[in-house]
Amino acid sequence: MDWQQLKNDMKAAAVELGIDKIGIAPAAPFTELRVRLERHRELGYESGFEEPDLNKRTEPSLLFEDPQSIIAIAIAYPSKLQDPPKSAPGARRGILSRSAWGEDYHAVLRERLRRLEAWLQERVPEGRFLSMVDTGALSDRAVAQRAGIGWSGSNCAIITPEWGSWVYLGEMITNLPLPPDQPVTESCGNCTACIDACPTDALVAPGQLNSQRCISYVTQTKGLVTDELMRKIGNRLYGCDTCQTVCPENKGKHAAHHAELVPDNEKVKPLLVPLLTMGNREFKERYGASASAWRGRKPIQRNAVIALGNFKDTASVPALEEVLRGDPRFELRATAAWALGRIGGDSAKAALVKSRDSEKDIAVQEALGAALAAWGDESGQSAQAPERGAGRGE
Ligand code: B12
Ligand code: SF4
Ligand code: SF4
Repeated sequence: MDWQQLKNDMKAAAVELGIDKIGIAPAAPFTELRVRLERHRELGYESGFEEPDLNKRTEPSLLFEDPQSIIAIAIAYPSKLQDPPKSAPGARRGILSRSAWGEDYHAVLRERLRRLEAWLQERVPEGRFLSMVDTGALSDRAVAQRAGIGWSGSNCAIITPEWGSWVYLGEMITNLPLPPDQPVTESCGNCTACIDACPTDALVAPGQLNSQRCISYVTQTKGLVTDELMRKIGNRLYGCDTCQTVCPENKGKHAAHHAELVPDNEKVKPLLVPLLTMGNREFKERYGASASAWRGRKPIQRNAVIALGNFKDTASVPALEEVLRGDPRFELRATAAWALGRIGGDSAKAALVKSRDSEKDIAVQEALGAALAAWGDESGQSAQAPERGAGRGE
């Protein structure tokens, strides 16, 4: 078999397979990555969403018998909305990160990888393949970097010369000895725009992220969020794009050629108030096909409450009061107390005082006390909450 020819043919077939870029990495162990992953863990920078077994993460031979190469793929996604609805007083809107705009990329990339497997199998019947996207053990970024898909940016993202960092990544380990590609030689140079723009200083060094402070991670948690991070979430309902939107390498990069990745404006920039009362069935109907749904509706609803607080729009007080009084989930009630404190004004204070008398949950009682303290004392004598710095997403 002429492996170079097969590789050339495969790359030529990429467009017809619905893949934007294909690169080949050797299947050797990722020894440098291993050292970084160990350090990452020691420093407490993991998110908890990573595969915990570092051997599996860095040794393809533990996942696949006799691996010869890894085929990395990238699929580009849109970075701009066409005529996005405006967020306005009384009709405030939240935003999903671009990686969750279209159909869930896990499904899209898995389908593309299946097509690629079939294409290869037809030509090499003895070929064996193990495909993965995001949830697999390997580091998708480390594979992509090694396979020449793009370089590893200071914002941690793989940046492709063609599509910027607006790409999803996936890969396939195989027994086919395809000749490897060379890594991309471009780099960030002297630029530090992403590190400077990160709202929480989560990028502690170029290419090093403290996930615990990353807003993308925080929006995907289910519990209570600290006051500092709630302010910085702004109106983000899922994920965070700031370190990518400021990147000069992403300027003008927008790929809308995959129909299933084109967003529905009302879903990705939705009105916040209706989200608060969305039941499970409605959530599944609206967001079930999006990558933002994997943690269920609670984080998105909690983030909607936070966003309404950050907008400081008194028109949202009745809806937040309803959450505070009637939502069975203490995380939602406690966050609503925070949001009402942040909005301030007579009606917000009245809602907080009313709930303080009936609320039984300790965490919510604490949140009510903290919110009312903003008026000067816990019984809430003065009517206006002090002004605090706003934090907005996009
Ligand atoms: C856990 C996880 C998260 C966590 C932690 C992210 C992180 N940076 O570690 C959280 C929830 C915060 C997250 C957020 C996001 N994620 Co995420 N996430 C993952 C996941 C599952 C594992 C990542 C991981 O192991 N991180 C640990 C770090 C240490 O390892 P690594 O980044 O994989 O490896 C790099 C470093 O080790 C570095 N490195 C190695 N050697 C050296 C040497 C030097 C000197 C330096 C400087 C660096 C360096 O280079 C490696 C390759 O880039 C991957 C999927 C996967 N299976 O890999 C997706 C993945 C990384 N996420 C992705 C995306 C899209 C995002 C978000 C943009 C989503 C959003 N809009 O909110 C943000 C971006 C946040 C950011 N700045 O990184 C994409 C990235 C696509 C791309 N173009 O890079 C991935 C690959 C999913 C996919 N299949 O497409 N994510
Ligand atoms: S995703 Fe947001 S919070 Fe996380 S590193 Fe990038 S800018 Fe910072
Ligand atoms: S903003 Fe600058 S430093 Fe950050 S990833 Fe982009 S080019 Fe690199």
